[in-house]
Amino acid sequence: MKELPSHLTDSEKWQFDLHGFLVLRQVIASDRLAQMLEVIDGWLSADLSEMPCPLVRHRQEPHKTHIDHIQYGHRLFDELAWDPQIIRVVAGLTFNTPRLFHCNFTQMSRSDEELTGFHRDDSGFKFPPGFRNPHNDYQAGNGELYCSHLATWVAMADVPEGTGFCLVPGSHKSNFREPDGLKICDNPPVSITVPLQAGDMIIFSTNLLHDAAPWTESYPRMNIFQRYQLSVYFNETHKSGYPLEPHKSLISEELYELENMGREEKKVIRHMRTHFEK
Ligand SMILES: O=C(O)CCC(=O)C(=O)O
Ligand SMILES: [Fe+2]
Repeated sequence: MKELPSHLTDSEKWQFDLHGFLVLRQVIASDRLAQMLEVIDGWLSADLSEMPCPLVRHRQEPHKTHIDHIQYGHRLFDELAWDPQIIRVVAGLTFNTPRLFHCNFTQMSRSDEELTGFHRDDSGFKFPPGFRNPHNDYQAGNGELYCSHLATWVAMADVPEGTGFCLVPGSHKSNFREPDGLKICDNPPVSITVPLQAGDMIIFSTNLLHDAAPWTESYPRMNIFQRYQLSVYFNETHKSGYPLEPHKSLISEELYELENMGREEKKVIRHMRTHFEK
């Protein structure tokens, strides 16, 4: 692996180390967002039998509709996965060696369900209390950061204060189990929600305690999740994971490589560097 300087600023490093997340404003400009929403709208209203393969529309919880693998359905979402603004931060947290292993769209409607608890993302295997999940690691050293399991939460509709995505700042490096009964929206001081405008995004260590806050608006909450990991050692979802080989012709070469494991420098890193260094 080549030693390359990360493209994170000192202030971003300080903030991510302290809080475990960063907010990037206006990653998606309004005309691009409008095009994305038009495509998503088509998929939300399509008959299930009309969904383009390999996209899957499903409900995991009563108030949430998901559309999985959107990057195989339209180039707009393919390119979003390797958008230079996103890759700059993802690469800065993964020694310039990222892999995309998950991508979906989520729509959430207004809910006043009882508040649940926070979670950390994992691959289905819970490490016993007192053990750190090595697949979901965070470290800082020599002025650089390392986070092996990351997610983006890209807002496609405005998220007002007090709703949206709830997280416990700093919990990505907490060495203690949270107290029993800690509920979502214990705001403040333990947790916060992050107001966003459509086109903004949160990028966070999935080792942060987090969950969806109840959605309080009359319009639906809409966001895209992209999950990245270190592209060596870890292969989240193994053979059933990305890239989806039978559908590889539907995605760009850049994305196909980004979804694969590998330690060589990927095209998306060079693309990001060219974007920022021109
Ligand atoms: O929908 C959200 O805001 C959170 C979902 C989440 O944390 C997850 O799917 O792991
Ligand atoms: Fe999660």
